[in-house]
Formats: sequence, C-alpha cells, structure tokens
Amino acid sequence: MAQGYEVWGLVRGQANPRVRQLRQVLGDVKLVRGDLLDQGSLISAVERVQPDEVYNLAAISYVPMSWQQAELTGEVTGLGVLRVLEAIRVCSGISASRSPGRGQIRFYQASSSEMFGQVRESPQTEVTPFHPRSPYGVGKAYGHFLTQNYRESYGMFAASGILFNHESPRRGVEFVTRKVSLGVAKIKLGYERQIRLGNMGASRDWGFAGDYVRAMYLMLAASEPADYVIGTGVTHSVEELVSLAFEVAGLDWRDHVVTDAAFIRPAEVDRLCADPAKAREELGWEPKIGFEELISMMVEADLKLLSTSDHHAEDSFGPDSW
Ligand code: GDR
Repeated sequence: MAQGYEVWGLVRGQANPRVRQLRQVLGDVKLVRGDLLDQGSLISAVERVQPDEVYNLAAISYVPMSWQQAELTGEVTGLGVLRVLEAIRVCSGISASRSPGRGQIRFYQASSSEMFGQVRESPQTEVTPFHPRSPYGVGKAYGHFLTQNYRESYGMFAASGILFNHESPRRGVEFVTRKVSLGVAKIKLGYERQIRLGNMGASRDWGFAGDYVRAMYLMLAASEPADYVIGTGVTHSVEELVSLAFEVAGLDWRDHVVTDAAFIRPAEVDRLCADPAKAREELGWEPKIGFEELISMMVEADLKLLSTSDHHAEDSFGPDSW
C-alpha cells in the first residue's frame, strides 16, 4: 500500500457478508481465513502469510454489547489476544529457553482508553491505573497485560496502543459519532425527524482514525516495543458533539434530539482525556485533524452518501441500537 506493505486481513465465518464490503473499500487487501476463537486457525494464518507485522484490531468492540454477551467478549476481546500471541510464538519457535531472533514478527495490540474507565487521574497516561467499567474494558485490560507479559517473558516485540475514541466516515452506525452524523444527514434530507440518544453528559477525547493508524505503524517501526497513549488531549461532551454536528447542517439539535433510557449503560465511563506526551516525544506522533474538522467531515460524508445513492448505511454497518 502507501508504505509499500502487502496487507492481509483475517476474515472469519462462512459467507461473511462483510467480505464484499471490504473488497469494495479495500480491494488491495488480501484475505486469509481464521477466527480468534480457534487457535489452530490462527497458527495456520500466520504460517500462510508469513507476516513481518501483526496488528490485532479484532474485538467485540461495541461496549454495550459486552454486557449482553459478556462471555463471548471475554473470549474474543480478551483470550483472542492470547491466541494471536501464541500463534506468533509457536510459528516463530519462541519459548522460555529460546528467544526471538532477528527479523521477528512484530505484534501490535489495540488496547483501549476504556481500560481507564472510572479514571483515577486526568489526563490519562501509560501509567494511570485501570478501573474498567464494562466486560469490554475488562477484556481489553487482560489483553493489555498479556501483551506486556509476552514482551517481558519471551522478549517478543509486542507493543500496545492505548487508543482513545477514533472516528471517521467509515465508523459503524452503532457508535455515537456516526449515529449522530448519519442522523443529522437523514434529518437534513427529510428522511427522519429525530435522533434518540443515551447519556449526553459523557465526555470523550475523539480523534480521527487515520491519524491513529499512523501511530500504530510508528509503534511497530520503533527500535523498542512499548505502550503508548494515543489521543488528542482535548475532551468534548456528547452534547457538544451533537450541537456541532447539527450546526454543520444548519440545524438546531434541540429540535431533534430525544434522550432514551434504552441507550443508558449499566455502568458509564464519564470522562476520558488522553495525555499523548510519550507518543509525541518518542514517536514524533501528533494528530493532524481536530474535533471540529472531524465532525464536519463525518456529517458532510453522510450528506453526500445519502444524497448520491439509495444506499442504506445501516444495512452495511450493522444495527443502530442494541
Ligand atoms: P465508546 O464509544 O463506548 O466510548 O467506545 P461510543 O461511541 O459507543 O460511546 C461514546 C459515549 O457516548 C455515549 N452515548 C451513546 N453511545 C452510543 N453508542 N449510542 C448512543 O445513543 C449514545 N448516547 C450517548 C456513551 O454512553 C458513551 O459515553 C469506543 C469503541 O470504539 C471502543 O471499542 C473503543 O475501545 C473506545 O471507543 C476507545
């Protein structure tokens, strides 16, 4: 791709409908079968692809779903990390008595700001203690510690990016930024009149996914593996997000937004804010796109999507409620 990589994606299941979407968006990505619940399939995938780098971005990633399917979340979001690390370890012949050689497979784990949960300090750094508030956050904390542990136990090049919320027009419609940008576009074009939301008081450090993927790449290009907080350092409430998104379309959110208890979580993460100083100093990473630009980009992309086709975004990206 742009960096000269040959990129492989892991796909699971039989007749997975997302494969067609993936082909449309990312035609250059080669596909290999495998499942985070199936250790042997991951070993086969690593043997087949012979990767230089492995990025584990797979998870049950929608936080509310992790209460409904807590065990599955533990298996995929938590133990899935163990299975990927084991596949790399076994295929590379690494053991307690045999360290990785030169040119070893480099591993990136997608850790999450949800691990901080009920925050102990603000902004959050790589050493802020964890207090996850959902089965998802608990699963991510397991994967994070395991990545550190394989680095320390076996000397593997295993790095963990503690990424705060990262968004783009490709975001699934179940997440709040896209739910709002798509909802605004539907209201503007006269398809709908309301958006139903949960906790408008929650605050997040929202950044642009493209900037964050660059950070992942830089982590694996570094001379030593480490953990890095990736975020913008700027926090906004859901209400501010909503207000801005409606403003981009020339509308007033108060005329269209309704709160709905169905979207309130059993335990909430109230406020997250990153301190990305380590990534800036050690990786030279900085986000290029700020909150206003990001939300404008998403609203404008959805206005364009809905006005140029009869495309039903929900059908492509999953349900819009849980
Ligand atoms: P989050 O993202 O849980 O932070 O995890 P999400 O966009 O789902 O929620 C952000 C905040 O908005 C509040 N909220 C709503 N959220 C949704 N989805 N729908 C609503 O209607 C709504 N109303 C208010 C939520 O309560 C929450 O406080 C994301 C995911 O991508 C994770 O996988 C990732 O690890 C973290 O970001 C970093």
